[in-house]
Formats: sequence, C-alpha cells, structure tokens
Amino acid sequence: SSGRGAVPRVAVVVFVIKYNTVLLGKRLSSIGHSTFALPGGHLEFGESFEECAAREVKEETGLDIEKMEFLTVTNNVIPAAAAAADSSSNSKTVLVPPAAHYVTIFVRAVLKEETQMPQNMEPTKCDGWDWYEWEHLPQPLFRPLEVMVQSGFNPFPA
Ligand code: 8DG
Ligand code: MG
Ligand code: MG
Repeated sequence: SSGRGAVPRVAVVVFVIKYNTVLLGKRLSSIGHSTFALPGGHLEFGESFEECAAREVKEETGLDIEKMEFLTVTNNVIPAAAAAADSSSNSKTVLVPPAAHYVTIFVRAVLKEETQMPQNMEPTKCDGWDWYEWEHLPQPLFRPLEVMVQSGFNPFPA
C-alpha cells in the first residue's frame, strides 16, 4: 500500500538453486505485472528469514527447500506506474508517492528432494514456475531482480 501512513515493508525472496538454474515465475500481481521474479513474500511477525523463505516457497510452489543462506539485502522504492509512465514531464521530481517500498532480503536454498516439481499454487499471482539457466534468464525481470543482475550479482555458491 502507498500514500499517507505507508511504511517500508520487509520481503524475503529466494533463489531456489538446482544445478545451474534458478526458479522464476511470471508475476500477475499489479506490482511488476508480467515480469519474472523469484518466489517470496512478506516477513511475518516473529519469523526468521529462513522460516519465511521456506514458508513462501512452499505456499507459492509446493516445493520443500533446505540449506537456506542469507545472500544480501536491497532497498527497493518501487515507483507508481503513473509516474514511471509520465513522459510528458521533463522534471525528475517525484510528484506521486511510490507504489511500494520494500527492504528485500535475498536468500538462497536448494530442494530437499531433487525430483520435486514446482506447482503453480497461487495462479492469480503467478503465471507458472520454471527453472532458468543463469546465463539465459527470461525477460523482462522484475525490476529489483534486474537491478541485481545488472550489478553483476551472482547467487550461486563460489
Ligand atoms: P504474501 O501475501 O505471500 O506475504 O506476499 P506476496 O504476494 O507473496 O508478495 P510478493 O509481491 O511476491 O513479494 C513481496 C515484495 O517483495 C514484492 O512486492 C517486492 C519484493 N520483491 C523484490 N524482489 C522480488 C522478487 O524477485 N520476487 C518477489 N516475489 N518479490 C520481490 O524486491
Ligand atoms: Mg506469497
Ligand atoms: Mg510472492
């Protein structure tokens, strides 16, 4: 939510790593609609990052993960679509509040059982999940993920 009284929220998102691939799904939510993103969601009161990662991945894909590891955190101020689309203004001044503001915790994890197949558990929020090679990521990526990839970030163990 945005506007008066809006506060930054904490999200935990997960690179589920299988060989040289990661799990991505095309978003159907209003924020980042039609872009490819990691499974993940809001940190709930009292949860650890690891618990949130496992819960969100289970809720969204049906997959059981393990070996959760913290990778990094980013600050994501997501502009309102109306502001982003406004090409009539030459000013860089933000005239409307951001659509959302997330402090996003990036975690990596692996499958408990390698034979598990992702299921589209929330079909109103996601078009479906699939594995993508890091060198052949689908486009467009969800903006916070795109920014990380562009910066050279790599989620795979060294
Ligand atoms: P919930 O009700 O299940 O808790 O939330 P959700 O519906 O699963 O939330 P979400 O939009 O999937 O994730 C929360 C926010 O996390 C999202 O709006 C922005 C931030 N976020 C990033 N990068 C990514 C990403 O790669 N994937 C996802 N799912 N969210 C991300 O900054
Ligand atoms: Mg969720
Ligand atoms: Mg989600």
